[in-house]
This record gives sequence, structure tokens and C-alpha cells, in this order.
Amino acid sequence: MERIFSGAQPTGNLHLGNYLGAIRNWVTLQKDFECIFCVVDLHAITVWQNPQELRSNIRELAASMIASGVDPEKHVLFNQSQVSAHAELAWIFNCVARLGWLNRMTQFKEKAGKHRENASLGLYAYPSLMAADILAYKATHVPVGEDQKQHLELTRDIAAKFNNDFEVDFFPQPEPLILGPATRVMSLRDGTKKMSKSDSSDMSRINMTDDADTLAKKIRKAKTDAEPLPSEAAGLEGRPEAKNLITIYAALTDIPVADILAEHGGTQFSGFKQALTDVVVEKLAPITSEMTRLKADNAYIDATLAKGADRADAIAQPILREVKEIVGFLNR
Ligand code: AQP
Repeated sequence: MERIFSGAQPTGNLHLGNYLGAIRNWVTLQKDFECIFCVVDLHAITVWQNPQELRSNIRELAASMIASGVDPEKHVLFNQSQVSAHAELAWIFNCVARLGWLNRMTQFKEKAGKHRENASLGLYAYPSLMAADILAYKATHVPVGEDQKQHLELTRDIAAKFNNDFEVDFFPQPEPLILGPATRVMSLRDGTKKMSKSDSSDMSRINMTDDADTLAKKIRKAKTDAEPLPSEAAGLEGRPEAKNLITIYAALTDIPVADILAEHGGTQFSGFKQALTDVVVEKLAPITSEMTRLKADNAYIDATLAKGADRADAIAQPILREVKEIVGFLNR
């Protein structure tokens, strides 16, 4: 059976971009694939995390995945640091990947910014750990938002170089699955920047924990331009904020953009923003309330993650043993 691996970082501020670009698609994929979903805390610490907040964010992310419809009984949901194969395989991949490949990674450049010399070594090696996440399970498909496409290409390069260096046909070439109409949800304050957990302005994103009043305020204040909405999709070109709001509406309602514009084209943004608020509140409120309920039950979340880690370990360990054999290590 084809196997999915995907993960999200427990770095707080889970937002609508994470939901529409990733988690919602995971829920759909559960019907057709064997799925492994991971709270990637090893990735999270590539930038400083307050330990208490990290613990709480790990539980919150697991709760939000379950509240969104991830099924931890039929599929595997676990926390990365509880399965040692990730770190072990990442080290082997650090010795397969080339510096030149990592130097090209745009996410490192964006995140390290001008302070490259002060960035952690882990942030630089992030894509190598991501390759280990995927290949420790020989996953065949990886649903991601567009921002992760480059990292997935690096995973494919690492898999190919490993196979080539050791003259084996061991790792598959995992395929990216970039699904749905909202592969890149943009900031509410700047339609050219992606909606992001680390944006210093909370008004830039729709958090999965926002209540109805906060959602209404954020959407009302979302940046737009002075023109009325266009009547056809072509009219959205060069209008990133308008395009973003329409895309969010389309993704949440499954209504084609053309139909939305046929209804709202020619009107001012205020009416459309009200309609968008109604949709966002209607879709997110049940998830948010279930998330709140689950978040209050640490024992359930911890037990679910521990069970998931056992199941993940059972898949990854035999693969890791084979990798060690191929590399020339002695297995115990
Ligand atoms: N704006 C987005 N639109 C669509 N998909 C998105 N994803 C992230 N932002 C958007 C997808 O969410 C999944 C989980 O990603 P992550 O937990 O690794 O988060 P991230 O990419 O680090 O999220 P941010 O908000 O972009 O964090 P910062 O601000 O730290 O960079 C992934 O599949 C991702 O593609």
C-alpha cells in the first residue's frame, strides 16, 4: 500500500494556512493511504523554544490534528523525539547530503536572514532531518504546502544518492502531494507574504484558537485594495489581497472561484468580508471547541502519542536496521 508521511512543527500559533495547506488534506488522504502523521518537535528546536511552551505546543498540535479529523486509531500519530530512528537516520543523511545542496535552500536563507552566522547548525541541517522523517518509513507520498516543495526535492536527491553510493535500490522516490485550492494562504496584512506562525503581527493570521469575535475583527481589518471585487478570476491578477480572501472562501466552502465572483463581483469588500467571516466561524468553531476539550486532557493526548510512537517505531526500526547493514555498521 502507498504510504503517506507528513508533519507539522509544534511552534504555536497554528493557523488557517497550516489547516488548509496541510492538516485538512491529511484528513482526506486517510481514506486512500496508510498515513503516518508526526508532531515534529526535533524540527521545532532548530530555533529557540521555551521548554514549557514547547511541551504545551506539542500537546496542542496533537489535539488540533485529532480535532481536525486525524484518526490516531486507524493511522499513526506520534511525536518525533519519541522515535529515535529520525535522529539516527538524519545523521547518516548528513553524511550523504552535500553542502552545496543545503546552501540552495531558500527556507534557511529566509529564516537565518542577516544573522546567518548565529543560526543553529540544526536549522541548516533541517532538510536532512526531514528526509529522515520521510524515508525512515519509506513513505511514497508527502502532502505539503508549496513552501516545502524544495525540501522534498532534497529528500529525493538524498534517497537517490544513498541508493547510488551504496549500489542498492532501497529508498523510494517520495512524491509531493500539493493539494487543494489553498496551497499557499497569504498574510491578512500583506498578500505577497505567506500566512506564518512567526509573523510578529497576530492580525496577519487566522489562528485555529481564535474565537468568533477575534476572527470577525481580523477579517474586517484584513488589508484590501480600493476597487470592488472583480466578476471574473482574471480580474484577481495583481490584486494579491483580494485573491487571498477569495481563495480562503473557495477552499473552506468548496465553491469554485468563478461562482464566488459571479455572486460577489462588483460589490465592495465589506459585504464579502462578512460572508467570509460567517464561513470561517462556521468551519473553525467545531474544530476549536473540540481542540479545547482535548487540550484539557493531557493524559489522553500523552497516551495517544505514546501508542503512536510504538507503532511508528515498529515500522521504522527494521528499515533503520537495514540502512545500518547497508552502510556497514554492526547491528546488535
Ligand atoms: N501559509 C501557508 N499556506 C499553506 N500551507 C502552509 N503551511 C505552512 N504555512 C502555510 C503548511 O503547513 C504544514 C505544517 O508546517 P509547519 O508546522 O512546518 O509550519 P511552517 O511551515 O513552519 O509554518 P509557518 O507558519 O510558515 O512557520 P514559520 O513562521 O516558522 O515559518 C506544512 O505542510 C506547510 O507547508
